[in-house]
Amino acid sequence: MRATFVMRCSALMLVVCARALVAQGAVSGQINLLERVGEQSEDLADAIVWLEPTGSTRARTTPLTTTIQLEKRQFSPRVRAVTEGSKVEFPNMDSFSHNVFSKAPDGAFDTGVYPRGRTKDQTFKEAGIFPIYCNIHPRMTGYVMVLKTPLFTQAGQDGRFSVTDVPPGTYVLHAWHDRAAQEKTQTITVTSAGMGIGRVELDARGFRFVQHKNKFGQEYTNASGDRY
Ligand SMILES: [Cu+2]
Repeated sequence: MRATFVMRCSALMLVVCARALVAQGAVSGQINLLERVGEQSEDLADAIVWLEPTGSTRARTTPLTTTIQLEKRQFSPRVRAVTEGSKVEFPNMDSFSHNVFSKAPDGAFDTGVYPRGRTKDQTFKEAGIFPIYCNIHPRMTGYVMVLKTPLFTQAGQDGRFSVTDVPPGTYVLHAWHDRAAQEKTQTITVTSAGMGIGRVELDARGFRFVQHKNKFGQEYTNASGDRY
């Protein structure tokens, strides 16, 4: 009887200890984009924040399957973060054709032209930032951010972000936005309670739109009669 009681208590203690060990908090903050005078940030939701484990801190990734819709001549969402080995599906929701491609050296691909209702996909094996375009519509630009860590998030429209379920440890926090010349990094030590890091400022003042080339490395032409 007494032995059983002791065993039960020990089991309970183990559960309590295990819970304490795996307690994980959130790392939260606010992305702020420095803009040229008179301009406002309308694309804060395109910011990505991720935590890169350092030292003995580890983070195991699992490949995901996710979606970027082709809708109203845009990538939606325009930016997606995934883990290495993940598959991104590109369903065509428009009434006309699209042709998604990337010329990124470590992950070039070309879906070919495909019509409404069809879906093509691409698996991203290597970590990196992959600009994606459409060979028919020159204004369609997007990004797939492929990460070696599962600890990432995308900001809300108000710039707020929260990376959840962060195991205690030391990380390099990265903040990225495609209009900012440089990503911002800072080393943080996270406790089981998580942490608030306040404002993270990225500088978009130097951004200028530059029209990319089509998949053949040439200027876009309107020879197809398709409306841009
Ligand atoms: Cu298109």
